[in-house]
Amino acid sequence: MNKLIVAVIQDKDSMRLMEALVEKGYRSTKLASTGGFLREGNTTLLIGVEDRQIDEVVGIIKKTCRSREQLVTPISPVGGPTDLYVPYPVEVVVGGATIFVLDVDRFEKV
Ligand code: 2BA
Repeated sequence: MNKLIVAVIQDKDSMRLMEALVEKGYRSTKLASTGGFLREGNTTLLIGVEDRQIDEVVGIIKKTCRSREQLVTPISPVGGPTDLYVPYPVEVVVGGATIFVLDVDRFEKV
């Protein structure tokens, strides 16, 4: 086990992705996380793999996780003339998945 894949995905995709990973024999750990921009819940999966398995796992993530448009309503500016401020929703495209692949120095199960 010499790589750790850290994948930030949307909650809606997490069950399907974990099922797809188990089906192919991969182990994962699900963490409840919060996006810094939307301040909403998302899911972070930790997946320990070997080098040669990275492409397959990234492929499974790509197949399982969809990107979606989400409306964000900005809060009114602090100290501004709030009676003149008309907040309108802005659309952002969230995920697929944000994937980091890290080297693992040491892996042990005790
Ligand atoms: P959030 O930070 O809540 O961001 C949700 C979506 O909002 C982003 O989708 C992007 O479309 C938009 N967004 C984020 N920051 C923005 C900004 N400064 N200006 C304009 N739009 C912005 P994704 O890029 O697909 O990211 C989905 C989630 O993945 C993020 O949720 C965050 O939890 C994680 N993530 C993305 N990039 C990351 C990074 N470089 N490091 C750590 N986590 C990251």
